[in-house]
Amino acid sequence: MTEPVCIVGSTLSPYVRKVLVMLDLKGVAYVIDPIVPFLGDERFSALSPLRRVPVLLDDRVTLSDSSVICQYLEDRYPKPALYPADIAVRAGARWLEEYADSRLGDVFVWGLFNERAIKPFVWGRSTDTARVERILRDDVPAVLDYLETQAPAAGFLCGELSIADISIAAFFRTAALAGFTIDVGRWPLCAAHVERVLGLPAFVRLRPFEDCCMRSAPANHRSALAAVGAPLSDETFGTATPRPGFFGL
Ligand SMILES: N[C@@H](CCC(=O)N[C@@H](CS)C(=O)NCC(=O)O)C(=O)O
Repeated sequence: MTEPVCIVGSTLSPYVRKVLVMLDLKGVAYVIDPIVPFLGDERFSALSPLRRVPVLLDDRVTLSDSSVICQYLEDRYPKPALYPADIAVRAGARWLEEYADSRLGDVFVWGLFNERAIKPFVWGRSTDTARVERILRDDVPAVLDYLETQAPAAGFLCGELSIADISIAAFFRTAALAGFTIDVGRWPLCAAHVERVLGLPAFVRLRPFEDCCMRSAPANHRSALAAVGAPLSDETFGTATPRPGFFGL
């Protein structure tokens, strides 16, 4: 491959983070076009028919959806393997990835992060604090109760590090950026597992990129990332005026 892989999407997105961590672990060079999906231009609609991030562009494919992208990366760059070899364990890892993408997405992205970051910083609207309280009181404990039954006392969810660990930890990082921390006393296994995974160098290397975006308006993410040395694409699919997505946000 001559060109590096290009990932379109904000480093604040857990779905983008899954893909960037996969690329890092597999030693594949990449550049980022760090757009918030609501700021995608017309060409972005063609790349991502659901107007969602991430999108991966390389010499062979244009793909949206983090799970499709991660599977492609595994097929194209098999070492190190990030899906378990045993088919039953692999299915279990995919289930946990799906649980993260759907339920952790609902609670932490469309819920918490949307209220505390996207609404104020993209749409100029205020946080619905009653909704945040409901999420923290009703939804978050149910999610953590389930994950506590899955989290291992040591090591990773499916034996070796896999897509399951990467996916779940990616969402808790976005939750942390929205001010959430796991109660270690109540969910000790889950808290320790997330901390272990987020401590991996592939996650740690992304932190300066995430932190600088949290400190700047979406329109300034590219320049903020340039200042901290992020690998940026030359071209952007971003524009200045946000438009609502297809999913009511
Ligand atoms: N199933 C998709 C979900 C991706 C997704 O929802 N990304 C969010 C960013 S965190 C997005 O693009 N939201 C814009 C929208 O839904 O309109 C995936 O795994 O990539």
